[in-house]
Amino acid sequence: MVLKLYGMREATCTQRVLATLAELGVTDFELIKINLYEQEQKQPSYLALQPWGKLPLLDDDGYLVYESRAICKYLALKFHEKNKTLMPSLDDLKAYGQFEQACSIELSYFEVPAFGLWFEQFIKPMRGFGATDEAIVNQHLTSLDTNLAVYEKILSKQKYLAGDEFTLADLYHLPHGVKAAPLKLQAVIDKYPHVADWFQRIQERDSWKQSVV
Ligand SMILES: N[C@@H](CCC(=O)N[C@@H](CS)C(=O)NCC(=O)O)C(=O)O
Repeated sequence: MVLKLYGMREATCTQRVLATLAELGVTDFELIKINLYEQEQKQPSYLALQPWGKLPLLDDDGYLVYESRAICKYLALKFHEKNKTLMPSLDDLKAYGQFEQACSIELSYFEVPAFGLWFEQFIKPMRGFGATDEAIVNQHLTSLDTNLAVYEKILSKQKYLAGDEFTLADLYHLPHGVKAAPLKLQAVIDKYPHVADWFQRIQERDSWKQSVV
């Protein structure tokens, strides 16, 4: 049965999964639109599938998995033959260790301040949740500056965050990194030449260009 992806093309976490499908060359899937603006993610029929009421959700012939990063890893393992470097297999334990380390770096040191910059400066005023709090924006910028200085050390020795191959750990940065870039993130990135080069290279991948609207 064809894979079903519940999500919305405009939604960042759905884009993370769409970019992964594109990296894997998987085109045989159905995108079932759940409209966030209509709060469809909170409808009982959707909550029965995804109890947190969030996008995206993957249905693989009745097997359900949610959390965008978990979906991406599931897909990378399911279609491992199509792209063996997107996520190293357990057969290469050291590459796998570096990969998990890089995934944890993204979630621990990038996601929160990058998403926070976008939320504080764009989502909050746009959705009527209140005015941008400049103190919070500055906290996120300080945190990104500290953390990207460490990225710079890592990326001065290797092409990507988990080694010399592009992996899901790099891809995970794209949705919120690209949203936050024009909202003061790019200025921080530009202080670190290896980070700036890496961020440019990962955005230029066809998989990403196909996945954003
Ligand atoms: N950690 C989750 C976050 C999911 C998430 O927050 N999705 C957003 C769309 S990008 C959503 O569904 N927001 C609607 C809501 O929270 O009601 C993931 O990576 O899948």
